[in-house]
Amino acid sequence: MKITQEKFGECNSETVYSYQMENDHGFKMNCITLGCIITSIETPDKNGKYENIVLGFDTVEDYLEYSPYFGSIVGRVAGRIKKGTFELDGETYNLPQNENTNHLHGGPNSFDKKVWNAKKIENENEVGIQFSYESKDGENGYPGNVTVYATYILNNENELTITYSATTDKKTLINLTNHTYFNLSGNTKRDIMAHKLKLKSNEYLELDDLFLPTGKLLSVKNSPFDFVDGKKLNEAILSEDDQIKKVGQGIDHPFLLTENHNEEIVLEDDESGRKLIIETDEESVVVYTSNMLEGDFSIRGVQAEKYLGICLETQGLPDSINQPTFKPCILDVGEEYKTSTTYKFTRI
Ligand code: G6D
Repeated sequence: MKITQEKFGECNSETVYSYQMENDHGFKMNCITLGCIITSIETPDKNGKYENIVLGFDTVEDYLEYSPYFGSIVGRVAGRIKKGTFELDGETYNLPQNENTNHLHGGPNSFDKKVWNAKKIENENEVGIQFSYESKDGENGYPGNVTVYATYILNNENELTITYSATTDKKTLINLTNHTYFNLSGNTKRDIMAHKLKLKSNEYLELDDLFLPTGKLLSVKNSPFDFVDGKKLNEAILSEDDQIKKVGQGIDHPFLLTENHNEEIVLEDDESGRKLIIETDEESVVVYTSNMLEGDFSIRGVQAEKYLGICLETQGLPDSINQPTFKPCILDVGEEYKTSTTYKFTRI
């Protein structure tokens, strides 16, 4: 097991460090202190060829200018909050509306754009980094001084576990996730249309025209959102279903998980032979097939375009503070927010 640190770049005159973690089988991953971003993950294909399977850049400047949350932590609250407003104990809070009239992914210049502190972890069978960040009371309109930890641990079974924890000195909201875009083809040779997804989920959230949950749970049965038995993404993405068309001809929906820690999320790519199993203690996963990934930039030499990656963002339900039937993402004084997700990289 190895972990090395080197300078990656500068952000607002703060040094951004990168960490390369490698296990005894050649599995390698890189992450940086800007946004705890996972910049690369190298796994073998069916012929043992190691290639990168996540979308990312090689400079701070590119991440700041182009990145739609590539590889980053998202918070204080992942997802959208309607009109950027919520009430806690009779007090109304107004957050920046950074997407139309809604608040998205913690607001502008949020956790994904901050330079986090980092501490190396080195044990015989695992290496990792404990990232930490002090989110000040009032940051992007949220109450409470919140201390956040995101710990990345790589072991010798080719598993990456991300554990999030947080405490606050005033009741607040928190709902963290990692926004990595996976593409198992290797070095983005192909898009994700032929990737196969399997989900232990019977229901997903209906979204409105601003991508906010309406509060209605829809059954996946007889719909393009049924991944219970596993199917190729193009079968869903190319559907005429209203919810598919609404989010830019693809998936951008929260799915409620029926099980935890039991291979509840599985992504495969037959051509490369790569397989990713995700297990979490979270109640849901937002599946996003990068329907909005268009723009005048390239990603390590590949022109940005839709369907180049799939995000599997394990988290609490979006806008839960404003949806009476959802479990609210409230963190109170004296409580600890703690959640973890494990990514197992293997082969079909
Ligand atoms: C778009 O609607 C999607 C979000 O789900 C995603 O997180 C973001 O792009 C990067 O806003």
